Order: sequence, then C-alpha cells, then structure tokens
Amino acid sequence: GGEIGRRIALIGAPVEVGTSEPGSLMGPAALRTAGLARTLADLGHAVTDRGDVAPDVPAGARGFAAVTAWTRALSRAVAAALDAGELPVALGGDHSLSLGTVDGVLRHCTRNGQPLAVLWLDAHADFNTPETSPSGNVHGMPLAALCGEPGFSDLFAEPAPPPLDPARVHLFGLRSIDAGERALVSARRVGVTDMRTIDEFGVVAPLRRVLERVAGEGAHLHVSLDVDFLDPAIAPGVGTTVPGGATFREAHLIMEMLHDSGLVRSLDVVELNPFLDERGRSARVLVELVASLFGRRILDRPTPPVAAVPAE
Ligand code: 4U7
Ligand code: MN
Ligand code: MN
Ligand code: MN
Repeated sequence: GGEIGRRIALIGAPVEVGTSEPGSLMGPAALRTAGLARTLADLGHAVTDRGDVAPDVPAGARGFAAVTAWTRALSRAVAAALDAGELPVALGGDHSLSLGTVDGVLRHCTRNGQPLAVLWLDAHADFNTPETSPSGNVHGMPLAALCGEPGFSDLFAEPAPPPLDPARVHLFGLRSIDAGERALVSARRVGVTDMRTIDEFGVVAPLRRVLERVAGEGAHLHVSLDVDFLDPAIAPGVGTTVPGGATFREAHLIMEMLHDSGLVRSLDVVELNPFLDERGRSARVLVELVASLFGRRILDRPTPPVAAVPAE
C-alpha cells in the first residue's frame, strides 16, 4: 500500500525461430491465460497489453533471417515504451527475443546517457556465437551478439547503438555452459553467480552485490528471466530443462529483492513452452514470480536492510 503504481506495457513476442523445439510460440498466450495482466493491475499498476508484435518475417524464413525481423520489431516496441515512460515486459517466446528487447533498451539508455546493466536469470550463458554454438540455435547466442561479438552482421538496425558492456551483464543461476562460450564469458569478464555459488552462499549475498553495483552506477536494470533458471520440478514447461535449478523460494526471494531495490526498468519472461507444460503449472509460477517482482508482499513492511531477524 502507499506505493506509486507503474505504467507497465505487456509486449507479446511469440518467437520460436531461435530454437529447434517448437511450442514457445504459445508462451505469450499462456501467460495471458494465467492472468498476468489482471494480477499486475490488482497490485495497483496501470497495465496495457500491447498484444503481440507481428514483424514481417520473410515466408518460410528460419534462423537469422527470421530473427532479424523479430529483433528490429521488438527493439522498436521496447524503446517506444521506455521513451513513453512505461516499463516494458516482453512475453516470450524463445530467448532470441532478447536481441530485440535489449537492443531497444540500449537505444533508450544511449539517448539518455544512462549505463545499462542486465541480470540474466538462466541455466545457460547464452553467450555462443555462430562459431562456437554446438546447436546453431539463436536462443543460445543473444548475449554474445548484444555484447558485440563478431559473426552477427546486419542483425541490429543501423545506426546500431554501442554494444552492451559485458562487465555489466550478470549471469545468475548458471549450470550449463559450452566450452566456447565459457572461454568468451571469462575473457569478456561477464559477471557470474553460478549454482555452485548459490549452493554455498544462497541467493541473497550475491544478488545484493549485483544490485548495489547497479545502484551505485545509476544504471538502468534490465532483467531477463528464462524459465529454465527454475528447477524443472517447479517449471517443466521449457524446452531446455537442466536439473538443479532455483527453487520456488529462491526465485521468489530474488523477485522480492528486485522489487525492493526499485531498480528494474524492463523485463523479459522467456522460453515458456506451454506444449511441454503440465496443466499450466509453469505459466502460473511465472505469474507468481512477476507479481512478486512488481510488489506483491505478505506484510506491508519493507525487507530489513541487513540479513538479520527483524526486532519485534
Ligand atoms: B536458452 C546451448 F548447447 N548452449 O547453445 C546452445 F546447450 O535461451 C543451449 O538459455 C542454449 O534456453 C539454451 O544450444 C538457450 C546448448
Ligand atoms: Mn528511462
Ligand atoms: Mn536463455
Ligand atoms: Mn536457458
């Protein structure tokens, strides 16, 4: 209570050209069916559902030809929402859609002279290039392209913004990485909190460190939430499950911390594959998590600033 609601723009991105597993095309519809707009409105936000972005994808195009059309259309939609003072939430769709959303955020931030920080909640690093990718699937490559690695010519509209600074990208929940992208992630000094770190220290200390840095730099924080960040036991509706993911409680706490930070300015919810889901479970979990990110809480009282039991 007492909080100012945000203006949230839901942007459907029914993309599956970046993956070899069909079904994520239905992701936006499932998130709508699970009540995302209503849930956010009930929290006091002004929610506009902009419907699905519908780029002119050349007939029968797959891979980069199709991804390029999506990238440009999503970039425009996201930049327009930010320029209008809205908080864009992209509903995916496979993770190649973040090429467009993050490019749109980069353009907005570049115009405003604001640094951009990206929190990538994902089992994977998504830092392959066409050279290193074992699968050729573009959803495993968006961060490499956004960070300016070679091999992605003509993907972004000209004039392209300066690339994303890899040192301001933080991979959180990492537990599956290919040899080529591992080398790149290290060489480019991408921030990483892998599952080993989470097992040892929990999610709170590593995330606080990330958020303190973002706050200190006055950066725009973009969050990209891949369903496979979550353990498959709570979110089976995804094409690339990896065991040992975040529990519901860990993910929920992350969302509450993100809300309390007040730093999140744009969000992707990606890789939901309703064809692989069980009776809408994963879609419902995602709506719960997004609700927590946008301010749902148990008591109307802020989280204590230090990890201590609050006094009575
Ligand atoms: B996702 C993979 F090889 N790394 O590049 C690849 F393991 O957006 C998986 O995180 C990528 O779901 C997963 O194909 C992409 C593979
Ligand atoms: Mn702004
Ligand atoms: Mn991903
Ligand atoms: Mn993933």
